[in-house]
Amino acid sequence: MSKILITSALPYINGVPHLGHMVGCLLPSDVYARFMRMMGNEVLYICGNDEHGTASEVGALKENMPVQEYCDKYHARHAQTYADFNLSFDYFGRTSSEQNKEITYHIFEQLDKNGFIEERTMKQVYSVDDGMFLADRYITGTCPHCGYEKARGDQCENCTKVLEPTELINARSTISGSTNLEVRETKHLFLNLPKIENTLTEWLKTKEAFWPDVAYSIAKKWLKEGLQPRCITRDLKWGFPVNKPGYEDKVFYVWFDAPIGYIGITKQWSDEKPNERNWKDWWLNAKDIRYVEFMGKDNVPYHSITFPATLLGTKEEWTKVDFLKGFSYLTFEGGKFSKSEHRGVFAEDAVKEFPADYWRYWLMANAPEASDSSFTFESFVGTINKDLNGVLGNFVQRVMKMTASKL
Ligand code: B3M
Ligand code: ZN
Repeated sequence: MSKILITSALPYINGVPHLGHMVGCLLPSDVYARFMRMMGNEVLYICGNDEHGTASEVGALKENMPVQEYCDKYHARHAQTYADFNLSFDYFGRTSSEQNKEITYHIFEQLDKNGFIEERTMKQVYSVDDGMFLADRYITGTCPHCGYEKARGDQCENCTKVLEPTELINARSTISGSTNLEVRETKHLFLNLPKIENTLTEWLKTKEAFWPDVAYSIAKKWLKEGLQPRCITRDLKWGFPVNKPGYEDKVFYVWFDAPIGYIGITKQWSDEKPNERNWKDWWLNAKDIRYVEFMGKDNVPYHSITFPATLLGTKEEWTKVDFLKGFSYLTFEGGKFSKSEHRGVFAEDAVKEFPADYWRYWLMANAPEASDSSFTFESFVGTINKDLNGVLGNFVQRVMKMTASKL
């Protein structure tokens, strides 16, 4: 019997999940967890909501409610949907928990103590009327390339060009609409990835024989291109305030505390029954654990480079991923699923129409492993009628009939 730790990428709290989210990490991790339990292993299967970052602030702003209330509302909706889909998490937690804050602070302090955190001064847009530095996505203006009037500070949705907020024409604050903006200097903290690169490369080499090609080749590509220091702080209100003097008005970047959330959520689970469970048995100096992660392929760089580098930089023995499974994308009737445009089939509606097992079967039978796959209603109806109702239904019916006739 082995001890197997399984995590599914933590879905962003804003909006509700669609079938693409289900197939990209949630459902395959559930199938794997169920199988590993059936084989007699000791499994700990962890997931939860990723609650920090600009997306939550913007979502709350749109619904005109405090961010905390917004997150509480959507956390309950996510949890209900996954329960309806019969996902067998041992715990579904939240990255905003006190436990995650405590571990994030600890990991940051270790990185700082070991010399892997550096200060840099950068230029950023300050909104005088809002009294705050604006994250790129909070700045709207006209795209200098195509003239689209609602381009965001990080990217133009219309022509897809990546932008610097200072390039926007008629830039204004998305929060208040104010054009009273100034470029000011501000200090941020960076994780010095180049300093950890050698240790990371050595660690990654030990995974070559074990990781699927998709994941390993993405990690290798990043290393080949050379690692840059990464900014891990942001000028937002929502998030964990940075625990370093002089940075109290900033918060950690969502991608800093989100993967640490796997550990924080395990501690949430453990704190509920402290005498029976110990999160450290799974995460710290835990030599007997096999750790398997599931995610969409866009998340692979964070899980194969930045998160392992973060853990290695602490110089403590944190459990790191042994097998990293990355999925391609599911398309919807030939186009993209889109949360913001509400295009596609949303998980909470899906289970109202048909039993969860119909969806689970179609999604796993068509999981986008080597390449993208496409959801169409025609394929869904065809597969369910043929495989489940036809082949499986027939098999069960014959067995029952024969058994009854021999009684
Ligand atoms: N929330 C991105 C996503 O849902 C991000 C994953 C975090 S995993 C630690 O695709
Ligand atoms: Zn444009």
